[in-house]
Amino acid sequence: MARTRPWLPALTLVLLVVAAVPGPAWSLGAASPAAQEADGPEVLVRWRPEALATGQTPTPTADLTYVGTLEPLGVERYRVRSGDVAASVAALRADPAVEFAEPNRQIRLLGLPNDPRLGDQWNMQQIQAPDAWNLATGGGDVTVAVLDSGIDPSHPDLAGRVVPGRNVRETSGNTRDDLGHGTHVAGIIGALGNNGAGVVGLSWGVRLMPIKITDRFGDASIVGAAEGIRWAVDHGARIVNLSFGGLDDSQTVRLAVREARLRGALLIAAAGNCGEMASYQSEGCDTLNPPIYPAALEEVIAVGALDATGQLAPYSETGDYIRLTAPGGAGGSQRTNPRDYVLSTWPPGLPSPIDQTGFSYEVGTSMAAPHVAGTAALVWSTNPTLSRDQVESILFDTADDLGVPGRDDRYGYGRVNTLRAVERAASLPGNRAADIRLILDAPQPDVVLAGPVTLQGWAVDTLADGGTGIDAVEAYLDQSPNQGQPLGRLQYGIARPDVARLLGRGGFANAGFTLTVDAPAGTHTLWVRAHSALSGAWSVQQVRFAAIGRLTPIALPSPIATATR
Ligand SMILES: [Ca+2]
Ligand SMILES: [Ca+2]
Repeated sequence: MARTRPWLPALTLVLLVVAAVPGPAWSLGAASPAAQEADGPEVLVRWRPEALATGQTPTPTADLTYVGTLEPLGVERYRVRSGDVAASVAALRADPAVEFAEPNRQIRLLGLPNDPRLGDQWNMQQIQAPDAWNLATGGGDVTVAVLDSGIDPSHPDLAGRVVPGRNVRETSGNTRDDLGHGTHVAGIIGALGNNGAGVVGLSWGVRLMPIKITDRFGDASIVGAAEGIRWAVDHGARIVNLSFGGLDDSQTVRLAVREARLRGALLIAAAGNCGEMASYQSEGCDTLNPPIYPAALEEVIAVGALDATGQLAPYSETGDYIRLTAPGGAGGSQRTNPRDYVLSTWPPGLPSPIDQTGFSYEVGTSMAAPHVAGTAALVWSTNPTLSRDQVESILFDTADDLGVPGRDDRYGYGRVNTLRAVERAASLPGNRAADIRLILDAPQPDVVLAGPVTLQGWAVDTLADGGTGIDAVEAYLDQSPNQGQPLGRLQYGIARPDVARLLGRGGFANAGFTLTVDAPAGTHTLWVRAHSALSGAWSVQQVRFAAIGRLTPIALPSPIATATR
């Protein structure tokens, strides 16, 4: 099980996992804590003022439990005990006392991914990644190179996104992971979320490029690291994760790092595990807390490790080169608590330190660095126009400051915060994320209307600053926006103080829109979509209603007029 060598020979680099100390058998085969369940689906109901005025309290079905009221709007929230939201909404809409009823979509949007092991991933909670996934989950336009032991492309959480890589020792394309370390790191960066299986990584669409630098003992050479960095950038990697290190400040690696940096790549490295007396020798260091390279290079973001309580892990190194911290686990010889380790993917064909197929708990600054690399990938995918320096600034500026105020030698700029980083990327021009709220107040679903139909509602992009962030609203009758022509000009930018109050943000007061639609007799579907200026994203809503036609004279050809022609 020795994935790190007992002593570090000169001119070698090792993978920065804390050495596995043989301890009591793992007891993690038992059922893991269930993923946090949302409180259940909800419906939103507004009663007709007439129904409330009669003094009779409307009684929804026994399936519903009252949760609360959105005061400014008089909209009540009910939990659906059976979970069958569609049936509840249908029953409510059939009730004449109900003005409208709809699923509480916001609750659904904020739901957690359905991956069964997410409940064990304290690390993702610590950096607010689940909240960030409501805004963005990462596209395939960013490639992260993982200089490591290879990546297993057959793992169900990684399959389809491992791109061809390089084995720098064999000068071949064989990047099979015979140690597991690289597959673990890759899973933190990009394990597929919401696929009903396994774990969740930070950026679900990211391309993972394996650069195998190790031999079968986990050792790597300086020349291999330098070659690997160069190969990765040559083949399109914008982010390079370096979860290894050594004591030598190699000029060759410096040159490779500098060149990669000049070409716009973001390099992220493990800060080193020699921060405590208990382990520095077994970690291959000859002194306590020596600078570890390449992390200590100025052009590289060095990442230290946090335990599950947010404290610096005892082994994590300190010094002026530390830039950020991220979850790495406390470790220790008593391997009994999964919260002391980071759970991620493992080659299904390799035995893992605990008896489970395809997953492993590991600990070290090796595990911390990919949290930053994965967050960087999510940031870049959210806003592809950002420069490398902008991505780096976002990571530093949005980190949660820990320890003494400001940058310090223990925590750097602080703990990476995925939510805040993605929010920042989304607020800058060129972003792709949006949080568009598009609400139709009228017509209400399934109403029957006479005469012209008034369309009314509001739309905001809550990620935009200083306005609604919406620059176009379009309506389509009986045709989806992808197929049809929009109806006449909507009037939008109408003051909606109720919306501003609802969101608690005064800048969004001008979110209203309205349009009068001539609908012939019959049932119709009205589509409305709103466009976010910042993100370029559209949000679409539709509503069904029935019209009994305009009660105006029908313009038939006049026989008299025809005769006088
Ligand atoms: Ca998964
Ligand atoms: Ca600080």
